Amino acid sequence: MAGSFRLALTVSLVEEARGGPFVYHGDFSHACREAERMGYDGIEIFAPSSEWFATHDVQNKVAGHGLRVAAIGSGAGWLTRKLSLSSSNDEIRKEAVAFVSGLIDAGAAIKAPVIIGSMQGRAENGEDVSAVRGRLVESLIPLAKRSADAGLPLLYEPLNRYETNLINRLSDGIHMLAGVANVKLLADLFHMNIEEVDIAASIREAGAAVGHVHFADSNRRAVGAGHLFAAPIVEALNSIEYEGWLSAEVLPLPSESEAARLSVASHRRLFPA
Ligand code: LER
Ligand code: MN
Repeated sequence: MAGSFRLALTVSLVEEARGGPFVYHGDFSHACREAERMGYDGIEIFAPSSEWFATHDVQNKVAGHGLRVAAIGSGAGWLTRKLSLSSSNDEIRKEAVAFVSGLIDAGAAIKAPVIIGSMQGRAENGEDVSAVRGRLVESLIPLAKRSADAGLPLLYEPLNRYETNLINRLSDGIHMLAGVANVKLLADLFHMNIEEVDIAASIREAGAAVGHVHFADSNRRAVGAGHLFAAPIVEALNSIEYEGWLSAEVLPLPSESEAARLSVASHRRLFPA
C-alpha cells in the first residue's frame, strides 16, 4: 500500500483523449509497469469500449503487477460517438445505456465500478435543465441496478460548468439522485475547486455518498503542482472514514512519469501509512 488510502494511476486507451487528464496514454502494459514500479495500488482505465476488455487479459495483467482495477471511465462513449445518457433522442440515449451496460459487465468480471462523467451529457439549445436531469436519472436507474447485481456501486461524477450544465456540485448530485439506489458520488478535486464553495465542507456533507475521488490539483496537474489547499480535504476524507480510491486523474505534465511520481509523493505526504 502506498498509504492508508489506496492510490490509482490513470491510463487512457482512447486515441481521441490524447491531451486529456490521464497520466498515461495508449499503452496499457507500460502503464501497469510504471504503476507497479512507482508503488501504486491500482489502475483506473479510460477504455474505448467494452470490446477492449474482451481482447485484453486485464485481470491477469494487473494482478501480475500487484495491482487492482480501481474504476473504469465511460467517457469514450461521448468522446468517440457523442452518446449521452440524457439525450432528447431516444435512440442515442438507448445506445448510451447499452455502451455503459457493456462496461459494467466488463467491470463486473474484474470487480471494478464504472464512472459516469461526460456520458451524463448536457442541456442544449435552451432545453429545460430539470427535464434533461430527469432523463439522466431514468438512464442511471437501470445502470445502477446492473452494477448492484455485480456487487458494485455506479459512480456518478459532477463536472465543472464548462463540461456540463446538469450537475456541478456534490450536493446537487445528492439531490438529483435521492431515491436512486446504489449510486455513489465521485469527488473530482479539480471540478470541485471550480464549483464548490468549500471543498472540505462539501465532502463532509456528502459523507458516505462519496465513493471515489479524482486526486488532482487546481490546475489539473498532479497534486502538489497547483494551489489546492489539501490539508482540510485530507481531514474531511478522514472524518467521513472514506475507504475508496484516490485516482490521479491529471494531465501528463511536465511528463507522464513526472506526473505519476509527484502524485505518489503527494499521496505519501498527505496520507502517511
Ligand atoms: C472529465 O472532466 C472527468 O473528470 C472524467 O473523470 C469524466 O469522464
Ligand atoms: Mn474526473
